[in-house]
Amino acid sequence: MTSLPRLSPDTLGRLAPGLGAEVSLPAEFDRAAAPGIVHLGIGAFHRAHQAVYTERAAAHAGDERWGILGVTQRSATVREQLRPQGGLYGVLELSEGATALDLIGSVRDVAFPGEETARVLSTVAAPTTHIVSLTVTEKGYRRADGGGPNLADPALAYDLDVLAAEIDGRPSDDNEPSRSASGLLLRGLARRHRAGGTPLTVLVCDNLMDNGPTVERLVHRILEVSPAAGATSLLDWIRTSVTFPATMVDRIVPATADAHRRVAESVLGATDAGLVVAEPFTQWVIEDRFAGPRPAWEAAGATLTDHVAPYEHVKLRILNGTHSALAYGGALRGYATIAEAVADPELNDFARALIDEDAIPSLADTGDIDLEEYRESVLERFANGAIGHTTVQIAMDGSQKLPIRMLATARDRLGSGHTPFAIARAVASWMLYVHATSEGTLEVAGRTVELDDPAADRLALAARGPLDGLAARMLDQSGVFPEDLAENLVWRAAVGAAVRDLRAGAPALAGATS
Ligand code: CS2
Repeated sequence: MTSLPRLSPDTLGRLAPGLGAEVSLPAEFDRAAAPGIVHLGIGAFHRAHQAVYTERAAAHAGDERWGILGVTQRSATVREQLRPQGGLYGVLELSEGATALDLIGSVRDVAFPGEETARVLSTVAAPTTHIVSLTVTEKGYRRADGGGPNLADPALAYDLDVLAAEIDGRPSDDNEPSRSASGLLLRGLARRHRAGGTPLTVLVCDNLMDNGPTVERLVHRILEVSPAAGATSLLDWIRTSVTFPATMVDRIVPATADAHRRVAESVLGATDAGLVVAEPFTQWVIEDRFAGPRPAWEAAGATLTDHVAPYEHVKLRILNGTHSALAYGGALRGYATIAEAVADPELNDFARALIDEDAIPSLADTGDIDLEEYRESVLERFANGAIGHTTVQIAMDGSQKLPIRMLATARDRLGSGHTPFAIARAVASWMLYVHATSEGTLEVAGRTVELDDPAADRLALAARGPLDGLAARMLDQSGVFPEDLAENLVWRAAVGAAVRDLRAGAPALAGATS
């Protein structure tokens, strides 16, 4: 067996003659040029979304400024995957019957803050950097219920001390990593302010409601409680020179599996440790509120607008709400993937009911988005069996996702005098999922599923025990439901009834600990 070369700028030239028609090559750029973008949280999503738009926009405009310095979160894995490849990697686009591979070169290097925090800070501070973008997931921001900073979080408390030292110009050890993404972002902002304060855009690309402005408020609140003498002056600079546009990001990006790597190798004739996988669909809507220059992302298909909210509400409530509902409902029925779940006639009806009866009626002011068409396109995307997006991956972090994807819908429906039966059923599926995973009784595709959630301990405490009373315990003790919802009797009754109903349809569960 001949061993394959590894993808890199050096091997690229040698591989090119053998490339098939379905491979697109990266644009050629001076890879040593200073990056215009620092991206915090370089996971698969960023590589299959923003980095692709950035590659295409820069190629289109012939603009050399927009290389990305990717920053990992907790581990050095992505650095080890991409640095030996000069940042190059492939996006394997999968749909039934078609495969395409896009080689992307916009990520110029990856830094691991565990060893390279000084480099991250100096790059955020550099005047050649114009954008700091983030995909650190919902939990990465360390927000408390209500949206402010979670000051009881030890990681954030530690970061506040480090931040105060940075603001007041007595940074302790430059390479000492921050413990939260919010901490690292603020420390970078403080460093940039001290370095002369060239305006900057912070571009939040996570599925949060009103994402940019939400993080902007969080940043302000952190500085308001900071004991640093210079906190007010930093805050003033941020208010005048740093913008936080809202964005809506959309592309389904499952975890890369070995089988995907084999496919990419056969197309490319090289190994690619940084390979990511995605569906063909991609969408990015960005509020056009930049503090300085930006890539011509519109040339790559992004929508730059003043009104992101309609797109964002439609996406979070229809796509993400239904995605989570199918993930919990599907996992409880033993389905490994979303495609299998949405092919189940009962779950398909349930997904449609959630969209038609609760999500769509809860949406106000959706501009000219055709909601029926949107529903059909979402369900079609979920049915794409080629990508193998697992129910368990989407089921992760429910305590963070539910309020954004489902509870806002429930609240609006209750507020207008309707009972959100479909959302109640989705929430009941989550409760049963939490119950079964904390009892160790849920098996999907032959594996026992564990509860993966930053609030796992608190959730398990509420969920364990008899199924009778599960809904009430979760509503009262999980910490996920805002008081008005937890105390709403119509909502309580609907969730309680949905748990009983789902349980009756899942004999394995009913046998567990009732
Ligand atoms: C998914 C999303 O993992 C999840 O929770 O619902 O990541 C979803 O695939 C993306 O938001 C699609 O844009």
